[in-house]
Amino acid sequence: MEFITYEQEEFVGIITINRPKALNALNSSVLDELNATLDQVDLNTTRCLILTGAGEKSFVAGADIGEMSTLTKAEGEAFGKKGNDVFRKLETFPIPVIAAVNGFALGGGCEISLSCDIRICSDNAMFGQPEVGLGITPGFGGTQRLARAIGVGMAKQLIYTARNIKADEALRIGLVNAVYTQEELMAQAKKMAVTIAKNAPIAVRNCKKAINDGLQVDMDQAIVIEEKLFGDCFETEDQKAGMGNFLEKDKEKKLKVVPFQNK
Ligand code: DAK
Repeated sequence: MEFITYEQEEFVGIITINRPKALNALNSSVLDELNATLDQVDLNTTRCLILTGAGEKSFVAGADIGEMSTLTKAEGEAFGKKGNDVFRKLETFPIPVIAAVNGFALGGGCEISLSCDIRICSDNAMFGQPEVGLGITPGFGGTQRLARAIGVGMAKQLIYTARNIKADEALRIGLVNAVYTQEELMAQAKKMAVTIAKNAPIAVRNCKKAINDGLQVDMDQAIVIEEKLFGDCFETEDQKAGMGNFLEKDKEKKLKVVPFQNK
């Protein structure tokens, strides 16, 4: 891989987009490598992912403007599909993904963070959807996911004005859950990932699926989705051990590593 690095620290996988010369902008190769990296994550041994950018200045400064500048309509559509497929793979990935946003998250950079389950950022982070200033619309899901994340009015304001916002404003409008110093960011991301990884993996995956799938349908159907995923946790080793530990008053007992079970 030229533009993506992957490290595994116990149950946590760390994906770093590594193209610092272009502030980690997403070209076709980055998207292909990210896709391949996700395909290679071992779901038997990985319980949470962290996505970040290389260097101290940028998470992802957007889709690659140089590559996009000469695209035909058909090529533009194909590029959009390539990005959307990877972003959707991240969004629906069976385990949680934390975006550790360490600088610019503009255009496709903001959009890729929106495909993650949780966003935290460093105090030098900057978010925005500058596309209308470039003569295009957000093309990697920004018009859809930003409105779902921060509400329609605020999303429309950010997208129509193409205004970039700093970390403190991103926190205020709920785009990120927390802001840390640059030095602290990765340690805090790992701490959160380890906390998630200590919980029952099938239950965590089912929570992600219940929240994601439930948000696409009305409440009556959403509750049915939750019921099925709740029922699915029973008879698993973690459910037996988790409840057994409580009843035996043994809080020190760890949940077992349960391999990914295809449903
Ligand atoms: N693409 C390509 N290269 C980029 C880049 C980008 N998005 N952002 C930065 N770079 C490159 C710069 O060209 C420069 O390269 P060299 O000149 O050194 O070779 C290098 O990174 C360092 O950048 P700067 O010299 O500009 O650094 P500064 O600190 O002065 O400024 C900046 C940092 C982030 C404010 C500035 O670089 C900037 O404004 N970058 C562009 C940010 C942006 O507009 N991002 C949104 C891109 S549009 C779609 C699919 C996808 C999309 C839309 C439609 N479909 C197909 C439907 C998504 C669109 C976008 O993401």
